[in-house]
Amino acid sequence: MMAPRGAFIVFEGLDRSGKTTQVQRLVQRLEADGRAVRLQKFPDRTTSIGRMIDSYLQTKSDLDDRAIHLLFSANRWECANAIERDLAQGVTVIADRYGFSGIAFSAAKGLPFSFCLQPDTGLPLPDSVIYLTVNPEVAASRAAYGLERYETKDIQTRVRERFDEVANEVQRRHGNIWHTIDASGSVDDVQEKVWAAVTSTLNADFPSMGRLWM
Ligand code: FDM
Repeated sequence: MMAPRGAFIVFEGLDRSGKTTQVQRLVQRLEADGRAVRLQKFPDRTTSIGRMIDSYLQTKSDLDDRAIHLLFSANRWECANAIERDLAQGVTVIADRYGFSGIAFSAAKGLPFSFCLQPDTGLPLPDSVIYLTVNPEVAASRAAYGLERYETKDIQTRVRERFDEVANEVQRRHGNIWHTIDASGSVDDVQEKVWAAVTSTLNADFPSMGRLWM
């Protein structure tokens, strides 16, 4: 009998939502549980496309809004085969950001929603998207924003609005795979909510892998 495929779980979130900490904790917890897990960060800054994105995010270079959008998508496509291969071999793949950030950030800059979706069409569809939000007051009380492009209050406010539209579109096209988790509590409290969402996905009978926006 073939081994069951791994689950594909994507994390999205606003700045200062504690996403990276939660993802790291989750990976450790799944490993301690005896699962094969791989963490995939997007953007993956280690590839040649990723290095162009890194330079853009650090404002060392400038690019047209559409050009950088397509590079972010190309960065996912160059990792897509490895994700599919791992899933087929029973590895759980956790992505720290994916195409939903791509849409939310580019649409926040004013690019049309339909343009933003298009280049990701056909990418591996996650079994579950865990979206960590914090309300603006809690965000303000956490550590200061960093120095990268997009790390300003104004941009984050617009990105938050766009994420709501992305969530609606996911629901419309792919059903109930989107879980919004309020990340305003302590790291432990949030981890318990994340764990509940993840285990409900892992324990479900997930279908053969779908394709994003198809
Ligand atoms: N980002 C990330 C995008 O604008 N588009 C994308 O497709 C993706 C995956 O890049 F500001 C933005 C979101 C964030 C930055 O930051 C990457 P982190 O800190 O490496 O997650």
